Amino acid sequence: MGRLIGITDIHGEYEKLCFLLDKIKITPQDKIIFMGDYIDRGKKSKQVVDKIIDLKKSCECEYLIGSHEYALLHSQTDDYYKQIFLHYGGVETIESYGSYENIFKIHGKFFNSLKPYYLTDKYLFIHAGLRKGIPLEKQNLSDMVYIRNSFFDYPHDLKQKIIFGHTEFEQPRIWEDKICIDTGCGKYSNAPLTAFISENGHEYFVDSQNSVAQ
Ligand SMILES: [Mn+2]
Repeated sequence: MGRLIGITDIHGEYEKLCFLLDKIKITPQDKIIFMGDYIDRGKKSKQVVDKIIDLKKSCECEYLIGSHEYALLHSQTDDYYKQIFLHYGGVETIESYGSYENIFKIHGKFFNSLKPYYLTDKYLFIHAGLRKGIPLEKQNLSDMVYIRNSFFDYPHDLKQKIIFGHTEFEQPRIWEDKICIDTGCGKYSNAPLTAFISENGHEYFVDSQNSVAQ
């Protein structure tokens, strides 16, 4: 059986993504779950999206929506989200695509196809988390991409371990029932991009700097 690999919050850092993928050495048996925030802040959002779409040729891939893609999609019709998009790194994304319109011309279909979460017997992969007390199928998409402490400060009700991003920590943050793998890629120039890997019952991390077994 192949590995289950979670990667989140790439934020336009194309080189870190390529370096991380080289270290992981993808095989056709692997499955990668990309957990959102592909764009903004870093300089190469278009290249990041091209690369993760292209990876479908190498292994199975799932693509989830992050808060930045949520803001991008809503920015087309809602001025509030347009301001959010521009304020949180969208200017770099526009530069990467050549224009705001180009983002949708080139990758609109991809951004509109992103899923809210990916569920297996053992794991739930999701960008930010879940609102406590609400069944999975009734969760709000804005909670699933934006929630922070009110999710991760408390135990959740799901039997699966939740793998998430959105809130940066210096290293992968491990709770009994959840793991956050956003290590600040795109926000801080020296911050690594980190992958969560589940392989034959073992969980470990590989980052764009060094590899550490858990
Ligand atoms: Mn992010």
